[in-house]
Amino acid sequence: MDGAQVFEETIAKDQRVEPRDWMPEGYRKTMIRQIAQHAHSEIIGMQPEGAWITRAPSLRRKAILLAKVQDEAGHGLYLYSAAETLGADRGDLTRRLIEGRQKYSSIFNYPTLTFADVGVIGWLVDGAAICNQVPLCRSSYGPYARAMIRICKEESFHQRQGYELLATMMRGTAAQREMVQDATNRWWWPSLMMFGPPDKDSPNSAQSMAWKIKRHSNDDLRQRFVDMSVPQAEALGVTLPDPALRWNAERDHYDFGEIDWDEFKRVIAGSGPMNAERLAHRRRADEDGAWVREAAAAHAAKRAGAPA
Ligand code: FAQ
Repeated sequence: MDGAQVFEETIAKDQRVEPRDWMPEGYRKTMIRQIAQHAHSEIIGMQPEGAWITRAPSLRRKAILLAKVQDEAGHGLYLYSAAETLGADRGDLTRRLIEGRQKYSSIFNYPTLTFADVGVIGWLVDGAAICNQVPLCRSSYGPYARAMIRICKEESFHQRQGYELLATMMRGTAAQREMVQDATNRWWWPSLMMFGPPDKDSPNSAQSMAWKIKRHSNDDLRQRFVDMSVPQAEALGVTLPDPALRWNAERDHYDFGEIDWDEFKRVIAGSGPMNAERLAHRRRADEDGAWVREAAAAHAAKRAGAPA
């Protein structure tokens, strides 16, 4: 059997493609694109919550938030390593991000206005991430699928801390309850956009499903997230900002309103409320860290006996 046949058989048998296996160039490119976008999202995703570390309302909340943001850095590094197994270069991926040539999730281009946003990010954004990523634990590329297992475990923990934070605020003052409702109003629709464009407008889905990189369509996962979130919102005592949201007994799912796809397109094209700031911050961090990378490379060269 040649490489192409082995690859087809691996996919057909639901086995994993590993770094040294032959794979079609299109598969390699798609995996690098998705893993890099995912890694970039984790790294840029540190910023909205990171902005609240110095302003967390108690030492306990500060310690929790620090640990969460640190976990996100870990996920990003994990994922860059997975991309490297496909021959990608991490420095090159970072450059592409900074120059706006590679995407990261639309969700991180919205501001975090109050501390309730930290809770809502845990509840809804991590909730959506888990919904999308649990099936990726069975994705066909081995290093990505295995990375997802650990990442999903940590994100489940993040989701619960967000929910717990919100439940605490909902037991607080009227002003705190208003903050939670306001944050929910602002993050609900962008969270639904995290699953990507509708299936009919998703250029990558058909091939990614055939290669078993993606296991469910964008719309199926979005529906799963809505169904999961409605009872959670009820338990919290917040209202999801969608008058069209109602149970449909025939479909056995919640119906929901129309997503503003023009807003989604604007945000992924770079014109969301925080795109410029997020990239500027990332660029600054890269520049500030240049001397560390140079020193580490010089040290490694010295230890290897080569001229520095
Ligand atoms: N934002 O043909 P499709 C997290 C792009 S969770 C920006 O449907 P595909 C954890 C798409 O890439 C967030 N771009 O694409 C956390 C494609 O771009 P192209 C990260 C989007 O790949 C929580 C084009 O539109 N999670 O970080 C978005 O088949 C809390 C056409 O779309 C992942 O990345 C979007 N929302 O499906 C961290 C999960 N949606 O072709 C901190 C892995 C689509 O121009 C705090 N990724 N695009 O390069 C996936 O599952 C898939 O890539 C999808 C998109 C479902 C996101």
